[in-house]
Amino acid sequence: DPYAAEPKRHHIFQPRSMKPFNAEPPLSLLVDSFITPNELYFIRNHLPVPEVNPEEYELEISGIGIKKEVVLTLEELKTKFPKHTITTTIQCAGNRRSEINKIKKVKGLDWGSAAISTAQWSGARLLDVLKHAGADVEHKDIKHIEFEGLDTDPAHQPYGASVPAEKALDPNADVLLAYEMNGEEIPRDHGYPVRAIVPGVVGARNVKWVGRVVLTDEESHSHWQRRDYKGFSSSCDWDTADFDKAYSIQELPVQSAICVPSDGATVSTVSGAVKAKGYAWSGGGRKIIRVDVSIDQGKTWINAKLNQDDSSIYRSWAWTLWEADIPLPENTKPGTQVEVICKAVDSSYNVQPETFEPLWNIRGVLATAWHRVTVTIE
Ligand code: MTE
Ligand code: MO
Repeated sequence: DPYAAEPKRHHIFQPRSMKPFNAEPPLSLLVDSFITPNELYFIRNHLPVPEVNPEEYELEISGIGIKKEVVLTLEELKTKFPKHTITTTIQCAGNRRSEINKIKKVKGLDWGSAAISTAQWSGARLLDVLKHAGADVEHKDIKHIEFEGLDTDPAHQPYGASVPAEKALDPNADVLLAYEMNGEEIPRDHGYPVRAIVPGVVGARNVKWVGRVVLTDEESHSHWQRRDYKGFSSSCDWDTADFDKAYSIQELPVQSAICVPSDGATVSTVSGAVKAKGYAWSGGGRKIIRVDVSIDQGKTWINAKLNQDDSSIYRSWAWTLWEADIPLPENTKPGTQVEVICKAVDSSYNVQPETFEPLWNIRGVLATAWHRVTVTIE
C-alpha cells in the first residue's frame, strides 16, 4: 500500500477522501484565529505523502541559462540565503465546489468552504536561489518556472506545476522556497522539508515536497498543469472542453464565506442582531477593501468589520477575517428563518457574482458566488 506511511491527522478534520488524504477543518474553527494552526490547516494531496530524509534531500535547479544543474542541500538552503517570512493564504481551486455540485454534479472532491487556510511561511526567496545558481533571470526565453514534487504516481510521474516567469521572478511577488510553517518545520502533509510558496496564486502551484526547479520556455507538462486546474464556460462539457486552449488557473478571483453561524443553525440574538463571521480573500495580492452582508436577498447591505494585516493594497497575501452584527427587522418572531449573505470587494473593485449558474464548469473550480447560510432565530 503506497499509503502505508501517511502522517497522523487531527481527528476533527472533515475528510473529503482518504487515499490520497484530503480534508478541511470545521468552518467555525477556521476563523477562530488569523493564522491557521498547522494541525488544522486544510490538506489537499493528489498522491501519497513522500517520506523525505532531510539528510538526503536535494533541491535541483536547472533549465535555460544554467549550464550545469545546481544542487542544494537542505542545510545550504537554510544557511546560504537570507530567511524571508511572509503570511499568506492558500486556497484550493476547488474550494466551495459542493455549492456548484448542487446545480449539477461535477468531477472533483466535494469541498465545503474550508479548503483555504493561512500560515506564516519562512524560507529562501526563489529569486535569491536562482541567482545563486547562476541563472540569468532576465533571459527572454525564460517564460515559466516549473516546480516538481517528490510525490509520484504509480507510473513514477511526479506532481508538478509551473508559474509564469513574470510572476515567479517578480521581486515584489515574495515567492519562496519555504522550509518553515508557522515557525516550525513544515509538517509532512504540507510539504516537508521544502515547499514552493507562490502568494496570491492557486494552491495547485504551491508545490509541496519540491525537489526540482526548472527555468523553461513552456508550461509544466504535468497532468495538473495541462489537463486540470483550468476553467471553462458553463456550456462546455467533457467532449467540448479544449484543455490545450484554456488558460491555467494562476491568480484567483475574489472570494468570501460565512463561517459562523453554520448553515441550518439555530441562533440567538444580541440586542436584536445576529452575529456573523467569516473570511474574505482575493488572489494576486489584491487586498479586501469591503465585505457586505445582507439578510434581505441583497436588497440592502451592511459593512462588516474587517480584521486584516497592514499589507499594501496590491501586495496583500493573507485573508481578511470579518465580523458583522446584523440587525433583524423589529418584531422578528422566534422560529423565523433568515438567509444571511456575504460578498467581498477587492482592491481592483472586483466583486463576487450573485449566483452559481453562470459559473458552473465541468471541474467545479473557481466557485465564488455570494455565500449564503440559512439560520433559524431562537
Ligand atoms: N504539491 C504536491 N507536490 N503534490 C500535491 O498533491 N497539491 C496542490 C498543492 N501542492 C499538491 C501540491 C494543491 S491542489 C493544493 S490546493 C495545495 O497544495 C494544498 O496545500 P496544503 O495541503 O498544504 O493545504
Ligand atoms: Mo487544489
